[in-house]
Amino acid sequence: MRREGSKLSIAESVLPETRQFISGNMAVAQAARDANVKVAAAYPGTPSTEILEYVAGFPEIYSEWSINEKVSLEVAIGASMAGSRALCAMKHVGMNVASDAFMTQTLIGAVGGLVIVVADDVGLSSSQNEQDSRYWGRFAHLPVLEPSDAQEAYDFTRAAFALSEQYEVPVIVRLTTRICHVKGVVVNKEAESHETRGFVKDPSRLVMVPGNAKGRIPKMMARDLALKACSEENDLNIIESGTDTEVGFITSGAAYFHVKEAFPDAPVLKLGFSHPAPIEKIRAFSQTVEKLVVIEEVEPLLETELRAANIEVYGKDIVPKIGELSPPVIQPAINNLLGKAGEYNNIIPAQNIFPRPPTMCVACPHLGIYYCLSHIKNTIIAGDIGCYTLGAGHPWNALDTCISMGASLSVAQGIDKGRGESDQNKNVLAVIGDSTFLHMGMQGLLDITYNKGNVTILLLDNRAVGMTGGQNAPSSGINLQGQETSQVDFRKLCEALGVKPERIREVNPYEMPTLFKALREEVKIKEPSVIITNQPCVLTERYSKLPPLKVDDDKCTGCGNCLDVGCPAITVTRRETVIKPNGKEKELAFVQIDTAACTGCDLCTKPCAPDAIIPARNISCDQLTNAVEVK
Ligand SMILES: Cc1ncc(C[n+]2csc(CCOP(=O)(O)OP(=O)(O)O)c2C)c(N)n1
Repeated sequence: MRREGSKLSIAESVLPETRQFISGNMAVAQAARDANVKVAAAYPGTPSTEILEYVAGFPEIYSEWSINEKVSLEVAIGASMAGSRALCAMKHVGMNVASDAFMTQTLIGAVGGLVIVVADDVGLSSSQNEQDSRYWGRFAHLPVLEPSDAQEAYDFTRAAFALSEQYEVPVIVRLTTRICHVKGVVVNKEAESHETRGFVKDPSRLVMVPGNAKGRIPKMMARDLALKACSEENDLNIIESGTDTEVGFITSGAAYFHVKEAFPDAPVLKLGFSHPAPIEKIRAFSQTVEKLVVIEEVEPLLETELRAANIEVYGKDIVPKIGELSPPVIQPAINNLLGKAGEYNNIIPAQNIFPRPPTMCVACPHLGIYYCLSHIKNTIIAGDIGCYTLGAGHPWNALDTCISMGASLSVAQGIDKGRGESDQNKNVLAVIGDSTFLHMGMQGLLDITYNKGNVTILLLDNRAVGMTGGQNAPSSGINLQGQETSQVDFRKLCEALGVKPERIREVNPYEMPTLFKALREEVKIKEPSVIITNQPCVLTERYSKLPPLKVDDDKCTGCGNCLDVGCPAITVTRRETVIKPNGKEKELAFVQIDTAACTGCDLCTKPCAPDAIIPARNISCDQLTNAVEVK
């Protein structure tokens, strides 16, 4: 399946050279090291995950996988209050989770430099929505810096710490997928020293009760004015003159390079310090071009601000609001504006890439679970975010809802309480992964037990954050540095959250009949129940492979039942339509197993009626047990 990210070894992340070919994420990590950051915290999420994985390679920085983004921001805030430099990284939706702390921290500001790196998944390559994190700067009165490549990711992160301390303000560094993952040459600057000032008691600033918070608002307003003046003069906002002034561009982030590629001769005002925007600089720039176009990825933020400042601009009226604004997107739009013909003149012809829809991994323990869920009747299934969201797709089509991390339980509770006549006899089930449960799902379970809900929870504990590349979490009992630490006991946790001990079961998801029976029994019982599945993610060291299987062509009847498991190691070799004795047509699908990919998990043998799936090598049948946890 398509993973949100990848796990990086610590050794891989430490590169001592000062001139390197690295990604934006790695550049941010190195900038944190060179800025003498003391604490870095994050919760994984594409496209920002690798930042902390790289930071973990620098033992001089305390780094942690926090259980969610709010916690990671609060850890960073605490470190800043202690007078140290702190970094917090997250994907765009993480800011929604962190926003409660974030929106008040702006009143406190920063003591030690506090930098929040937010990575927007422009084009939704791996996210539940597309959001523009630049809004948070406007909402919380904070500066936003927007690098355009890996070198700038390094430089701007360094600049962000300086800015943060100069104006005592948390600073947002907004990245996008393209900046995070694309590599470029990065030259490091000399590392700076930073003295931790120590925690200074100052309740009027650090204790945000109404009386104190009111006093901080005028300070924030004064800070706004100072930041605005700083942006007007800042050398992160640069004008690049051009020979063709028919159209000029204001742009930021990855879109800057797209503009340069599509219109190399046009004047460009590149905003690195994009909020507060340097309105007067932009006004002066607008006088130098015939038409002014704002090329900004996702929302028309700057465009709206410029219109309010009475500066005539084009923007989302001519370019799309969704996805990346690449040269093939912007060039025809601008040509159209200028009344010129011409499609995108691409120098490198577009490659036809074979479509690869996301799917679960070979032998993933979720496969058997979804096989069961796709066969369970009369049940509304609230889904959540993780590898198991793929259960919404082919061949399982098992999920009825999916919104945000942790929502499955509370949504299920709402479905239970809000059900109408037609749903009275339906069962309500929530499916959630271990990391997602710890991130934001636990509260939903407490809500269900406290408010006497009738929901069955299927907690898929694979001891890893599978979706983002198999990172550790409190469920793995191993921390970001790879050290052993406390491992959460889900049974005890669910009990503590109010589930009766007899309503908590632990099941091996490779034992499909047992799982199916447990599901059928628990959904019928009219009180909260939890089924915990307990086999590890196949991408982790905990998973042990078994000898592969193959299809015995002489026995395969083409029933296609094995395909319903959804394992990508099974592929159809031939389809045939036959007429059944009752005269109806039946589609047959003859299959093969990719033995190089197969890990012998045995799931596909369960629905195979003719026992046509057999060991690929000459091994005895008792070696064909289920995959087991080795550690
Ligand atoms: C608020 C938010 N933070 C982070 C993510 C990125 N993300 C998607 S699913 C997921 C966790 C998946 O782990 P788990 O629940 O254990 O399920 P698994 O993928 O292992 O099956 C994460 C971190 C996100 N989508 N939303």
